[in-house]
Amino acid sequence: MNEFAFTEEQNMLRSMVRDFVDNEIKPIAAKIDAEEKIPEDLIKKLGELGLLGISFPEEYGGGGFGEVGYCIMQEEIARGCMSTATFIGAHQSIGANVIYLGGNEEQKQKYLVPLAKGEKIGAFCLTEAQAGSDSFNLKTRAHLDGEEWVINGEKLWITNGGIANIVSVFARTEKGITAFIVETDRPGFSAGPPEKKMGIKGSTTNPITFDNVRIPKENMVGQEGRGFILAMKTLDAGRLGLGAACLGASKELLELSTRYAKQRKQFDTTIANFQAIQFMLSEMASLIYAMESMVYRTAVDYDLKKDISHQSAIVKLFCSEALDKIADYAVQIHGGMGYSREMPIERFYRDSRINRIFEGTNEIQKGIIARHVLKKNGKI
Ligand code: MYA
Repeated sequence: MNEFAFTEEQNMLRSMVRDFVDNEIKPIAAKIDAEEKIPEDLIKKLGELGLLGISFPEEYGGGGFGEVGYCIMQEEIARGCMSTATFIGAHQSIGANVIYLGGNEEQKQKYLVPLAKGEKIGAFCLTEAQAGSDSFNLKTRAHLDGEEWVINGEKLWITNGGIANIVSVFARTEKGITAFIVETDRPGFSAGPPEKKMGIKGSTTNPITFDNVRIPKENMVGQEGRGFILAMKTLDAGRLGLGAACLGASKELLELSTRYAKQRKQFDTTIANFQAIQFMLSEMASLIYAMESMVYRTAVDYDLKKDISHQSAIVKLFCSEALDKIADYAVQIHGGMGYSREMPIERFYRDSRINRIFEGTNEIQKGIIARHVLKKNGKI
């Protein structure tokens, strides 16, 4: 068996993103959290660096790095700011990805290219009041009126909803759930006030209303009635990318905790000499090793065009729970300083919690995994 190794280009991507995060994101991450906003200037720079379309082929304005490159980038971004990682995830791995996975050539040139170049911001509109975990139960409707689709309904918890220019929308038509591309400057589209959240405060989350929003007939994505499957396929990539962000945040927390443990003195010695602290660091490292192994194993399979539905559910489940545990240990190792806003640890602790909820709750992931295991008679 060959050794798993990143290519030179992938390593260069990582070091480019790391430098950018160190210089441009870490210094303002606390401000992003406090002001509950990612500066437009930062979004512009992310676009100029090609990070808002890193996974897509170059012919569609992307970086050509595929899912492995996307995971490398999200790992590094999440080390600095999970709000920014969330913004990128909603824009790229689910919002724009609907068009990449399901769109025709014309739609890709018209909508995916500006999204991938960061000239436009994307979002993914699936969730509704009665359709959270039960996404099949969505009520937003679309009907054809001459040469236009007319969309009516309400979406909830839409990440980037208030700042997106192009959204991928799932609505019910005569033939079932169907996907559409909607430009947000269409009359009848409106975003409500941002939700007040515990963490990832810099990432905006809004309700969206579609009040007789008219879009051209050609903005339907894929086949009518096949939109639910497209939403699920898109979430396969989204959940994997979420795992990568959890991995990056976990690595950052282990490094910060190790540094602190080697410097903080109690009982005339550094706390790194205490087995209680060492055990926490060991557990954190072991979880990170498992996360890294599963994220890149699955990302490689995704780039090989394999079906990774249940594997991405495993990645999402494991990595989000691992990060929560790691963030908790990081607070514990830092003691009072872990609880203080002087350090980024408490922000990671708050930001981490959402990962067990969005992109499908961990209970939904367990359902997906169990269904696969039962179907395959216990094989993974
Ligand atoms: S976005 C919203 C997230 N919402 C969810 O994830 C919803 C959760 N629910 C579900 O996933 C589904 O409803 C479940 C299925 C799983 C419950 N590939 O019979 P079914 C086909 C291909 O299973 P149900 C968000 O939060 C299936 O074969 N096809 O349906 C973003 C069948 O087809 P057919 C698939 O039991 C927030 C049909 O679909 C797949 O009702 C921001 C029906 O399936 C598949 N995978 O429900 C994110 N699955 O009829 C930013 C199913 O032909 C994140 N099918 O047999 C950024 C992260 C990083 C930052 C982190 C820092 C904090």
